[in-house]
Amino acid sequence: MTTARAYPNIALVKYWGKADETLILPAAGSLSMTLDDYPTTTTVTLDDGEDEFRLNGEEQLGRSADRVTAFLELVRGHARVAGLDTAHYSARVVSVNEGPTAAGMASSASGFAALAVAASAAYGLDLDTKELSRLARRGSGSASRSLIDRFAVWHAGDDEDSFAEQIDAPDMAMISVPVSTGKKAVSSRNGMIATQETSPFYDAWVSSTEVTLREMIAACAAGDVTRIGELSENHAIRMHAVIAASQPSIRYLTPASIAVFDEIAALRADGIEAYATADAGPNVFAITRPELAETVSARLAPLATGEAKILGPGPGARLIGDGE
Ligand code: 2P0
Repeated sequence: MTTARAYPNIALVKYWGKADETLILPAAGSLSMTLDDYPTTTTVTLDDGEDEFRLNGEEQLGRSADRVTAFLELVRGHARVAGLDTAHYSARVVSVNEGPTAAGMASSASGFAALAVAASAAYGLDLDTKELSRLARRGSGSASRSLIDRFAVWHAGDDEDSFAEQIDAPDMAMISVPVSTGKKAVSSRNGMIATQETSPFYDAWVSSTEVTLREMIAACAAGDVTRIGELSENHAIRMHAVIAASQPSIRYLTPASIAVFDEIAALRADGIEAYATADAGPNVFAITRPELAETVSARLAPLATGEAKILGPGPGARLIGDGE
């Protein structure tokens, strides 16, 4: 029985679109901050019989259980190649998510990062961070980045080259501004396919993301929080624009989300530096300097339907407890 903990990550340069659906290779690279809250804790116990997946105390059936089983098959494949007899066993997977699931809080990133670490250890595999990142990627693309401490770049490339690794970046705070805890109508996976197939701006999105990633890496290396914030907000808006241009249109942001973007712009107009980002869901994150986090949080909290939390750069996925 092994237990791992992983945290979500929020992309400053977003991943939206695949070069390969099966291998989960991204169309472009991306860059994220791993958070220090909303963890997923996952325990894997080898067993006989069928795989089982419990999330937040409830037995999962259907699509989410199928995704976990498909992932466990990959892990068992590695175990078979390594000649381990653990490959014959099924697994009981018990996960607890402390953030809202499937509401744009990156629960699949923390979920598959924790599962990659816990399951590979349970099956007796000895994988390094790069191998774990490649493995987590196969569960959910963004999970590749949750292996990494603080800030990660996930490289586009082929199966061998597409993994995340740490980069230096200045300390920053993110303030989560939840405006909805509901499950989103269109999953990221399906939303990406629709965007790729039907949005007339998709090619421009991919090519401009490559440019933005280079600019963001330079801004991180320079410790330029202003540039990081400006690039992040613009890239998030571009992602929501290319998604909205899908036919039929897909919209993850709600009027409540837009109100948070507007309040963040109003903060800037008042000389308080903050920038907005949002993933494939209505919840917004403000990016700011650590010393401004309390001020920004106090201004945004009235717009939140849940607790506005101040988050910092967090740890990559790792084993906890006896397996530590
Ligand atoms: C990101 N998102 O870079 C972007 C921004 C959502 C919006 O990565 O199909 O759940 O499992 O690879 O990783 C969400 O995509 O999708 C995501 P799959 P995933 O964080």
